[in-house]
Amino acid sequence: MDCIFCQIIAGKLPSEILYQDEEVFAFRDISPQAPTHLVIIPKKHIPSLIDLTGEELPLIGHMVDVAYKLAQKEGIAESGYRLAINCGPWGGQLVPHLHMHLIGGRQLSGRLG
Ligand code: DGP
Repeated sequence: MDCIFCQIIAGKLPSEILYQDEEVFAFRDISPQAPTHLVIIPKKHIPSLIDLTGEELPLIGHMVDVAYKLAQKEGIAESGYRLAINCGPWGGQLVPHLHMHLIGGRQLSGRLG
């Protein structure tokens, strides 16, 4: 339970909860890189994309679907947005709980790294 995101799911750390169902939880990023910056995570503690099993793969599709619905709610579905999953140290992953960033609300740079 020393995982920050598990503590957010459990309500032990505060967050602006934007969505949750049995599998997925979404909240606003504490350090936004754009006007809309949300974090979509599985409720199950999976450390990183590389730890995802074949059986768990459909979870990613579900997270993309939740991201699309949240993009609509945030009013950025039409203008466009970026979904990013950082994986491992060189992928820029700081929090070791699988998560998808939903970023938008301004023109994003074409640079990814
Ligand atoms: P990454 O570099 O991909 O591991 O991104 C982790 C993101 O998580 C980063 O954009 C900041 C966000 N974050 C870290 N701690 C907290 C927190 O306690 N609350 C919220 N809302 N976001 C957090």
